[in-house]
Amino acid sequence: MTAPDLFSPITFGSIEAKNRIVLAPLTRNRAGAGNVPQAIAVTYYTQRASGGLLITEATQVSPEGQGYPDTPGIHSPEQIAGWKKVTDSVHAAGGKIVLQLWYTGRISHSVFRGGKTPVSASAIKPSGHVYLPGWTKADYETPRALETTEIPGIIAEYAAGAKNAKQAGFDGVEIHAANGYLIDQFLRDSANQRTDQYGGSIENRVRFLVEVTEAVAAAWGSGDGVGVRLSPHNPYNDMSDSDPVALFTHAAASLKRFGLAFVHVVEPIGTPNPIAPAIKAAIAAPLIVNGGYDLGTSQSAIAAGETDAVAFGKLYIANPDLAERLKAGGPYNEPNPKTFYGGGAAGYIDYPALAKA
Ligand code: 8OZ
Repeated sequence: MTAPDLFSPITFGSIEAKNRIVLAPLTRNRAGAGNVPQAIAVTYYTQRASGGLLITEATQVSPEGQGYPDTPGIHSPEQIAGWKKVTDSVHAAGGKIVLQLWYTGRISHSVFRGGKTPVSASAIKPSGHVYLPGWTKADYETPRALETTEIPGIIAEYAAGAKNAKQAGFDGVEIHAANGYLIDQFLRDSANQRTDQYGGSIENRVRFLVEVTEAVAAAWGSGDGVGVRLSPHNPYNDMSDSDPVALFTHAAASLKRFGLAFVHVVEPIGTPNPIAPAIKAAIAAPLIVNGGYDLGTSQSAIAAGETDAVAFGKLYIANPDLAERLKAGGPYNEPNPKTFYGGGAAGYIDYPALAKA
């Protein structure tokens, strides 16, 4: 048997992927009225179906989970119907697609939440600013710490999102536990100063992630359609932790019993003291890494056994046929950051594929 490379098939739990090229979850802010995915989203995902696994943009599990303009949801019948068009079309094109389940927590604003203050692990306001509907900039508000008794209700929203994703025809779901959103706000101690069973020790800070995963796996039917995304070192959204190695290896070990489809780690190339390999060992699930990889660095990471698959963000935005281009060794279209967030078809579905020779 030859050693696997980026183009070898892989099994993520119950998901058979034809190669190890993954579309990273990418917020594009192009949902329509009611935060329903539009026809251009069907085109966008379908254009990218030659990758082994597509992970959707972060998708709020409830109206209160939103924190950015025009992001899609997975809590209304209209949203489920909109996503069903995406999954049907991706499947017809031979692709596999999972939905990313999202609750933004303190990275939100009361304007998104019917006037209600954002919630978090603790009442700690993040630095930075939020974009309100219409893209006006505002400061973050100081969030309200969730009462212990409110936590089961939020967990139930993640589970409902997973059930709705199944109804919408997805091959699985990815729990967004990265980048400073609600689950990460419980994990890392810069945002969590709770004194109940969800704060303090590493075991306690991991509890919310474990309970969400348990509920999502039960809602999906088993853990083999469920992945988790973690970002141990990412400072984005004003996040840090006093001991990320201990925290995230414990988190991974706590998730092992669910038999997850994959673990997805945001750990850019060159991260000092990378812990993705320790996470993979502790969780015993296939590893997807994300952060600045190209063909050469992906191939060497897979050959060295450092990862099983690689997710591409900016490169995949600009190259719908990224799998074919990687196989051919390029060339690649350049991504245009001006059209990453918001707008319509331009910069979304108009990047050309390689001309077929
Ligand atoms: C960029 C802009 C808005 C949201 C993340 C969901 O960082 C995001 C996000 C990224 O995970």
